[in-house]
Amino acid sequence: MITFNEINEQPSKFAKVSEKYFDLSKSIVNFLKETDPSEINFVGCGSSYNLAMGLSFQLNRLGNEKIPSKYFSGSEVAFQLRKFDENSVLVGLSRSGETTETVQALKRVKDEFGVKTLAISCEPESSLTKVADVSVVLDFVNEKSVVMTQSFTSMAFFTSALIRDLVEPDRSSLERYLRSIPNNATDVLKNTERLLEKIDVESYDHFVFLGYDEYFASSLEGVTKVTETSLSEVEAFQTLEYRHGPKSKVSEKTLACVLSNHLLHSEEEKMAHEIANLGGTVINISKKEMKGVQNLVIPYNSDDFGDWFLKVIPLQIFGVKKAIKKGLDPDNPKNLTRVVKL
Ligand code: F1P
Repeated sequence: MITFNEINEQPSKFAKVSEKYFDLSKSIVNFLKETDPSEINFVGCGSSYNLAMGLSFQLNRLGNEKIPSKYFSGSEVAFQLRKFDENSVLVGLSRSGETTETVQALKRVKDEFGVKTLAISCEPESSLTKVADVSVVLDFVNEKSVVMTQSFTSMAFFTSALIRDLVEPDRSSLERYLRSIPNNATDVLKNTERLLEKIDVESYDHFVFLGYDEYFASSLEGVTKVTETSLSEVEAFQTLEYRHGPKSKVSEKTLACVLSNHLLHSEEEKMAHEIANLGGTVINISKKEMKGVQNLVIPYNSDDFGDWFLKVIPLQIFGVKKAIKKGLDPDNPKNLTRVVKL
């Protein structure tokens, strides 16, 4: 089971990101310090679009909007829906570095707006790295699966660390972040295993992932994973948006995961109880537990949403478990190819 193994390898891949971070990031940090961009924007497709969203929220949050950041899908940029400030930087995110829309996006902003471009990929010598002014390649992440798991989280971890490097003068918080995430990931896998002993995730047919900001990006990535692997009914919303209509579908077959944050914890807890009262099963995926529902603790000890991609790991596992139960092969997802070339 390639996909399942790659999910379980995430802590060791994160350890490699930590170990190699300062060497890998040198060129990009120097480039960004020299260019002092008006904005740092992110672009990607599929899982890499969800990655772009999460990273953009992180940069706006940690940078206190000092360096404004937006996120785009490859198609929005490649097919001329968007304009760019010539002093901005666009970061292309792509495991393969060959997704046509993402490569086209970087080419277009360079040619049409004179925008500087960066690439973060897992493939050395890929087209995206050839277009970008500066690239980082996590060449120790060589995922064989079609479905992105460790590539998504490893690029998320590396770039979330890079954001801290750029906006936080005090290097100790970056070093603390680099040290804690690999251990946190080990605990997340363990806590997920423990939860699976209590909840039969395979018995649900309707999955709902709820969260805000970076955790909404994590929820969307959960939708991508559970869709690609298990072809199940799955949807994502901002947590409290769920009561404005979508909750009509809650039944005993519903498994809702609330990727809660410390700012709205009590409100998100009320939403969780509303879903439980309608017959759904609820899991709170967070550092802080909720009463009356199942909890999957993410032992990350900061309130800066820096654990956002760790919250995707349980959702990756739920998708694979559900796929196997349905007799599907997560390593060969229906209708999908590893890279989308137009
Ligand atoms: C982007 C992507 C994947 C998806 C599938 C097709 O790939 O959309 O997110 O799971 O593999 O390609 P990439 O640009 O990150 O290589």
